[in-house]
Amino acid sequence: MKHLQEIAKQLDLAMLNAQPIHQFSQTDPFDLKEAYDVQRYSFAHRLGRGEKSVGYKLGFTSKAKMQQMGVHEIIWGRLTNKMSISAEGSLTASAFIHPRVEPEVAFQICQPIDEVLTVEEATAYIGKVAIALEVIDSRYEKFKFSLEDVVADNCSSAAYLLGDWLPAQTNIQGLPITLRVNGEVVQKGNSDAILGNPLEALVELSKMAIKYGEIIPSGSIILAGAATPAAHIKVGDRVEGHFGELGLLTFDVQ
Ligand code: OOG
Ligand code: MG
Repeated sequence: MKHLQEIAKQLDLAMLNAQPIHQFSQTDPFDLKEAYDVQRYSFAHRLGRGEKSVGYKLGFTSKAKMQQMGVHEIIWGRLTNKMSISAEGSLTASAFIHPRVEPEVAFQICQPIDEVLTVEEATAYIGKVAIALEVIDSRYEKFKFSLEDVVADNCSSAAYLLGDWLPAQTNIQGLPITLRVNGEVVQKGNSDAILGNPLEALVELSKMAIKYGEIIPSGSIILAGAATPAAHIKVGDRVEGHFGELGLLTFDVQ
């Protein structure tokens, strides 16, 4: 019997103190199911401090991200209200270990997901869509992890910035995406890099929900996963995500 609760506490403290820890896969390995147990236990610490669960994020839904991090399986993690960066807001670098930013799209779902959906069915579950930037921050040294490590670490969830919510029918397919840091292009891609069609992220989410016995509540925010590799950010940076005709998202790192 491994001490999954103890591992969850260590990950929570690493996040709170912005101090990296060793990968568990190298000393105290656990399997994928146990990794998701650790994720839930660790997330419970956040909820215990008054944070509110607001949704889910998918990870490794693009080849670009899989290749960058060497993990080749889709994963899911959890979001709280405290992770939200407000529009025109800024990110405090000292609260993170080695933050990176990546461009995504987001959905707000308008009915609970309690069955495996097809991409056609998924459309009816979308209440609104938005462009998004996710800040990830691995709690592991050197941002290195196995599949199980990263799942336990809530899939590196750290912060996110959402654009204005747009009507569900807004086209989010084939959107050209450019990520700039201090005006310089650091990543370029397209929203279709997310599973060939970002709506497929909801299909994957529905499969995860059924596999792990959860119902996704109506109103949940869903981050579809990054369309490009993530880019490093540091104090003083101005980050901009350009999403074609859907416009621009920006924040400062202080
Ligand atoms: C894991 C999280 C992956 C995405 O969008 O693919 C992710 C990581 O890269 O640290 O958020
Ligand atoms: Mg992401």
